Amino acid sequence: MKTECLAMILAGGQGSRLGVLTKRVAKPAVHFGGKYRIIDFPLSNCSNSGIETVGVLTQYKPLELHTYLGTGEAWNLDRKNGGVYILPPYAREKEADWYKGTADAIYQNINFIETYDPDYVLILSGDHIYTMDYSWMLEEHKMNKAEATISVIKVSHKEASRFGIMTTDRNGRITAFEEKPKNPQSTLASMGIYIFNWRLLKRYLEEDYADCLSEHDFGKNIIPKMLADHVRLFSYSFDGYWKDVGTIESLWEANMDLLKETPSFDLGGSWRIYSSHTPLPPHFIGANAKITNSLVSGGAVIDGSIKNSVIFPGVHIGKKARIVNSVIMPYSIIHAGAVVEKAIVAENCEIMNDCHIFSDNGSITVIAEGETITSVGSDNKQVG
Ligand code: ADQ
Ligand code: ADP
Repeated sequence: MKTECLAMILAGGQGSRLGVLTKRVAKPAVHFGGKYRIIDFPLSNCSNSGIETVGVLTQYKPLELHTYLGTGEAWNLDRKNGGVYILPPYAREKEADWYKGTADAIYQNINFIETYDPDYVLILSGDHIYTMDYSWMLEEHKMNKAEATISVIKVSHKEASRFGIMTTDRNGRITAFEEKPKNPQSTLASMGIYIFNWRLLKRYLEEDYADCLSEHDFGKNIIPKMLADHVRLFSYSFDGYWKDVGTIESLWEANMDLLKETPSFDLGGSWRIYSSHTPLPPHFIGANAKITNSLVSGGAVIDGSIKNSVIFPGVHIGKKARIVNSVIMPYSIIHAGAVVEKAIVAENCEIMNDCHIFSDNGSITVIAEGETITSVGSDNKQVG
């Protein structure tokens, strides 16, 4: 059962900033890009990087996520040795408790990790859209004789205070780190993707568990403590597309990024993103339909017009309905004559005839799962 590198995906955050989209499902289970869910990205990256054992740490509204992951077959992660393991907080024998923070979530699964006797543990977030070959990061980790490696990306100065920010020396060794600083001294941001030498991490997790002042968080506690102890901490530079889709704006933007003429991000390349779904018939485009610059998935029936939008499986767009700059999630029905502008419509919604969904101030309107909108011309922000 020995595994060189095991991955743990943190999929338990509440996702409160996604508002009504996470009313019923965990953030990693939120739909994305016409036929995916957010968690497809880290799972596919693991599969494509040759990482065969993946633990998924769930906690908040995990039901749909559990059903979706199933045996892991969709991501080619259902092998006899290894595979996808769902690790909810209540599954352990003794002292079962909610995961208090990201480090505590890993601490509580030490027994699971030890079963695989890994040399390295790769820690990932369940809410990032990107493609990345983790095996390159592991190579660099070994070459640097690092004890911990953090994947980093340049962000704008404006955004920097949302991230863990660091400075490095010319060899890429981390010399300073601050979690979400008010006045960021650099724009080199942690992507929340870590490789640790397991023996060392285990020791730090045990110490951190015993520290009642700690918030048990990687960015706030574990990384600063390692740095203070002069652990060999290195950065791994990533310069591809990467987006933390933890907010409505970033989720909408990441969907819109797929529609650019030269997408910043290629879903059709050799780095496949796998997902699990019910087989559906091809989408149907009616005689008066007009579709420009959009993604349309299987089982959709389009009789109206669609511009700059992402249409998920099973969506119906009625006659003379108009969809602009929007994301319409599975099985929602937009009836004849309705107009949807700059909105995210969650799954199984109905927008009745001639309703107009928009926002006066240009912000993104979100319609919660299962809602029926009947009023004409209203500003339906965060209905639900
Ligand atoms: P944040 O994005 O604020 O910062 P955090 O809220 O700690 O990250 O969540 C990280 C991941 O863990 C998310 O996928 C979340 O869903 C999950 N998670 C949170 N709490 C959990 C729990 N108790 N149990 C299980 N899973 C949990 C982090 C780093 C920053 C870095 C950004 C990059 O701390 O340094 O810059 O990620 O996005
Ligand atoms: P957001 O910042 O959008 O709310 P996160 O995923 O970053 O989303 O999680 C927010 C916070 O909620 C985190 O600090 C996390 O520890 C906490 N949290 C995670 N799971 C739960 C839970 N089951 N109940 C309450 N809080 C939780």
